[in-house]
Amino acid sequence: MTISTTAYRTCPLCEATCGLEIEVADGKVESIRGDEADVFSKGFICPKSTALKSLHEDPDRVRTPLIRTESGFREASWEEAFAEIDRRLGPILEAGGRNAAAVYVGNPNAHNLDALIYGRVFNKALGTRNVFTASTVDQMPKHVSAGLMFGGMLSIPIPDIDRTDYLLMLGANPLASNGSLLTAPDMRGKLRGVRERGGKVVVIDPRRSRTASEADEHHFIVPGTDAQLLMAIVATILEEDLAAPDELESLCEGLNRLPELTVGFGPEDVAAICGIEPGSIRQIAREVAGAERAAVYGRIGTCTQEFGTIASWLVDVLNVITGNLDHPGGAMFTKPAAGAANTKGKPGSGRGVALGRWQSRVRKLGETFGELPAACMAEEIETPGDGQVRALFTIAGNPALSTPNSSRLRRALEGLELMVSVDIYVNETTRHADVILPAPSALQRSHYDLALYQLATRTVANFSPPVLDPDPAMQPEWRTLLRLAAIAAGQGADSDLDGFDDFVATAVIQREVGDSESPLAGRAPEQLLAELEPRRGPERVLDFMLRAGPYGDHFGLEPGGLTLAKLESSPHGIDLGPLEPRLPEVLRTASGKVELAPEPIVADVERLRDSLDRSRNGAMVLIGRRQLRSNNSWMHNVGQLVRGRDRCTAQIHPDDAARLGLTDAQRARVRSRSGEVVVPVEVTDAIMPGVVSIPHGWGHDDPEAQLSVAAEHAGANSNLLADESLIDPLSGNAILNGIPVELAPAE
Ligand SMILES: Nc1nc2c(c(=O)[nH]1)N[C@H]1C(S)=C(S)[C@@H](COP(=O)(O)OP(=O)(O)OC[C@H]3O[C@@H](n4cnc5c(=O)[nH]c(N)nc54)[C@H](O)[C@@H]3O)O[C@H]1N2
Ligand SMILES: Nc1nc2c(c(=O)[nH]1)N[C@H]1C(S)=C(S)[C@@H](COP(=O)(O)OP(=O)(O)OC[C@H]3O[C@@H](n4cnc5c(=O)[nH]c(N)nc54)[C@H](O)[C@@H]3O)O[C@H]1N2
Ligand code: SF4
Ligand SMILES: [Mo]
Repeated sequence: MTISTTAYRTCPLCEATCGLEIEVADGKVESIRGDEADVFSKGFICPKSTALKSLHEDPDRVRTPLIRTESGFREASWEEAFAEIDRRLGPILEAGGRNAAAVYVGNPNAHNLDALIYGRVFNKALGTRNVFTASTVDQMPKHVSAGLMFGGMLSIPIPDIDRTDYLLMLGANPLASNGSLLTAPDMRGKLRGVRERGGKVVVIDPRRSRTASEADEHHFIVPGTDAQLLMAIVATILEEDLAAPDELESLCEGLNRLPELTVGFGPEDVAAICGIEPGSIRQIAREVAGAERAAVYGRIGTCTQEFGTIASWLVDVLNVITGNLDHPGGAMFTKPAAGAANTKGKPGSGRGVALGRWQSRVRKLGETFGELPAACMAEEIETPGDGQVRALFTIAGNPALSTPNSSRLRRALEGLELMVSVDIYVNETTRHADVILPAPSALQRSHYDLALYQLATRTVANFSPPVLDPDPAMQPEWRTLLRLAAIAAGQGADSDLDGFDDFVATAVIQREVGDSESPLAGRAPEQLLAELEPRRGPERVLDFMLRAGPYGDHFGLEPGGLTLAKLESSPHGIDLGPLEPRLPEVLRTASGKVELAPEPIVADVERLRDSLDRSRNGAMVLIGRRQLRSNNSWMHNVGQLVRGRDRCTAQIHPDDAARLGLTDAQRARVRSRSGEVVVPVEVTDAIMPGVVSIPHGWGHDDPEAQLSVAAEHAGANSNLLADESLIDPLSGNAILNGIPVELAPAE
């Protein structure tokens, strides 16, 4: 007899957190649909969601630990794999100290409860300064600007898209990406909603993206010049006396410095640089200032560029001077149910953020929020001397495709004494590992979006238990991370993990009860720990965070408040309502004010001013793009997502094609300072003249990788072209957009 069940599960594949309804029969997924009753997504899904079944069933997915031998990987038991790591890591740390080990933490960790809680435990146990993550090839500039302005790296105002009348969006394509640093299922519906309310959506992008095509207005911009454009918009608003921060004025420090900072950035001064007419810049300025409720939103296009931090800062300067910060329909701060640093400690002020507390060894680039730029990884491995990286752990990351100058990085990986990867595939990165530790498929673990709910357009809490029974041969990912932490801490490969887990949970509880502002201040940790019985692992910590959080039951003090049990009995999630104003309570700056002119950013404005004297030399510049049926580098082994026309193409404008002697579908050689790739050309007037767009995450032609489907749709790795020497100095973020390249027909 077939037993059919229906499971409800939040999709972990992107930031939109859609609810899925999954039919399971005899331990197999029969179908995946949108959960119409999901309080947030209301049935919306994208084509990637159904890939969860294919990912689970993918024969190439790693199912046992692997140890590298001279003739390739061999399957190993968990005990053997951990013993091997323990045996080899100890001497490296002994000889080179803690910094001789490094860790690279990839994007899927942000969507993985196990990793969000236990990844930190591992990093701490490793005790190295060489912590690298995908954040420095993505959103670090926004963390830096938010940290300096509001006092917390995740205190990022997001457009209150359900209520806004005017949305100015730069460098984002949510119709392909489904939103980023903006958790909101069904962005198409939401953008349509703005327009149906009589509002307006304006998109700034060097490409007429899907989102741009659906907007009321689209302006091409020369890649990497958003900071100059935003300066001119601010300058216009100030000059035309349109600024109306109203009551925000008393909450801000540094408002009076904006006129001096914007000197020389008038629309006429930046027009040629940005490729946008002065009249259009003035019009945008007047409209964003004049709209009843407006929001400015910038995403990856504004971050992965030369002036990423300045651009990210200016986005929120605009939100302030137009009076829209913290207002419904403007740019607001979420107050999530669990895990937010800005709901801890004293409301309204704090210690602010300290940046550059240490430097990378070789290039002397500053630390941001405990990590160093991913663009430094290769040199830290290659360069001999004290503190040279000899052991690398990659946790759900594929830097061999996702970080700049990946050919150099791959060579460097070969020179390591030990490389360990926690990953589900043998791919371009993990194939260099000495030990690969697999992880369960998403359907076999529980889920709660601890990170992404911090940036959601409504306050939502939704917990999903595992959809499928665990595979007895697999370790839960949190136990793997905890085991690695124990090994890194010198406790050996077979120490007591349950005891360690109790220690982790107790430490979380102690931190909370030691916070005098916490509703649990002074409570006895042992008693709270006992109340979490019989939960263990991430679910125990999550239950605690929910109960201690702003909507929690505070262990009896708030009867009816949130608990994990309550979420377990609400399979479609709990909607805690629309965003509410949070100023000044959300702030953790030392001044207790919004810092509109933070010193490090002010100091960088000169560099931006110098850029105004640069003339364009006519060279083509490279940008990336995202595709709906893709997810960075790691879902190209799913047949249904890669079928059809070759998607890894170089898009160029017809005028450039004619000038360069290239025709549609012809193969072009694209060359930069760091490398070259050969890709088919796609001639389209959807891209700005002078710009070429190649999506990242492709290039599955490594013969040692074990990705049978992806290898047949290999494409080219655009990060062979990205230059690891180019970074935004304030954030250490790599410059992935605006890279000078040359194109020619490939013989
Ligand atoms: N040129 C260019 N480069 C870019 C970008 C760009 O726009 N242009 N975008 C950047 C951005 S925004 C990002 S976030 C990075 C992403 O960079 P990375 O995080 O380095 O790369 P991903 O492609 O997300 O690879 C994720 C890895 O995690 C593994 N994985 C998937 N699920 C799990 C799991 O549940 N557990 C474990 N242990 N492993 C898992 C996959 O097999 C894969 O190896 O790329 C960046 N690189
Ligand atoms: N389907 C799908 N969804 C994804 C991902 C994926 O790979 N596939 N990746 C996920 C991840 S890790 C992230 S970080 C998010 C990113 O989410 P988004 O930020 O929405 O990313 P993109 O879709 O790449 O859109 C970036 C846009 O910026 C434009 N752009 C490039 N350079 C510039 C510039 O200098 N200035 C301006 N104004 N625009 C520029 C590009 O043309 C592109 O249209 O998406 C997430 N969602
Ligand atoms: S939009 Fe994102 S969260 Fe929603 S179904 Fe698609 S991949 Fe999953
Ligand atoms: Mo990302």
